[in-house]
Amino acid sequence: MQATPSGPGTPADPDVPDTFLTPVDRLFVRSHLGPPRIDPAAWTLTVEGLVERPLWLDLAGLRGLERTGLTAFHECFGHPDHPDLPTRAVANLEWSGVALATVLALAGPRPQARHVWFEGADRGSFAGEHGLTYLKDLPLEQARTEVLLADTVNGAPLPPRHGFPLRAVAPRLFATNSVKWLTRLVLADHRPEHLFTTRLYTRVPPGGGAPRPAREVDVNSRLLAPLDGEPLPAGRYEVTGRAWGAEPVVAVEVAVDDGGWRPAVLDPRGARPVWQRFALAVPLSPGRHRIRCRATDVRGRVQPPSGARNAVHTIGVTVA
Ligand SMILES: Nc1nc2c(c(=O)[nH]1)N[C@H]1C(S)=C(S)[C@@H](COP(=O)(O)O)O[C@H]1N2
Ligand SMILES: [Mo]
Repeated sequence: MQATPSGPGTPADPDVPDTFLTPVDRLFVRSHLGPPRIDPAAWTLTVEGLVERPLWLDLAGLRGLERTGLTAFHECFGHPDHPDLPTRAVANLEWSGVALATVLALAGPRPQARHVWFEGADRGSFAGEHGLTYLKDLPLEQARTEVLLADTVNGAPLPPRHGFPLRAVAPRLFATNSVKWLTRLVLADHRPEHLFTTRLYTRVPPGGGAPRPAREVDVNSRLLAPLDGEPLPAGRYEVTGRAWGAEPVVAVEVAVDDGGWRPAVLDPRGARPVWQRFALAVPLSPGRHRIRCRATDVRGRVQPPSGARNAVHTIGVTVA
């Protein structure tokens, strides 16, 4: 654990296996209020607020709906009250379930509905506030077109710690938006005022101005091999890692010490919001070296050298 602020639910950088899909037993877990105990026989999802037909679904009802899936990177925003600290907790997962759009179509949002609120079954205290639920919200159109209500991850039922029996998955957005243990959807004409929506998980846009909710993921990358501090033999070494962002990454560069940025070979993203592997073979002479990687997205945004949550990732290695 690092010494920086790390309340419950915000531990230090986890290790990240270098595979396209992250094995679920290696996936980081974030739970701000503690996991709830859920009886699947009693579980329901209610849809209420500005809808023509308020409804509730039990597991049998949910399983009767048309199914779909998606594969996407999954990145924790990190310390909710320290939006500039890098945490690099990232994974890549395959989810299946029911499109939020399918459930919304059953309920029929009214014309005044502009936002979808997502609430989980977990209850507790965080940052000195008590009796909290875990609540997030998204603009209705974005939620309707992008959000999946998932009951499986990597082909198996959701484990309890990752949101069993149902969670939201909001691809391209920070995973804080992907509400676990989902039990309630509310359609509203305004955003909810709440610790996790308007007071934490917000950040000031680059040019200044009013804080905005932490949603679209920054352009980012992480070195996965070698590991920080790893002893290596001298010679050529294939440096590898993963890059991701709300928009596709179009270039990753790698630098050894002050030798300048060199382009790595980068997998294309394709149509899915998945992470992209990069690799570059570099010669390593005996001694201590610093290795860095830096991603650029299709809109030309580049990871900053320091002072931001998506600052360039740097590791140190010792070559014999
Ligand atoms: N109900 C609920 N959903 C939640 C959270 C939570 O504490 N409660 N944590 C969020 C945060 S901050 C992250 S990063 C992701 C983590 O999902 P995971 O634990 O399945 O990796 O869940 C999100 N959904
Ligand atoms: Mo998170």
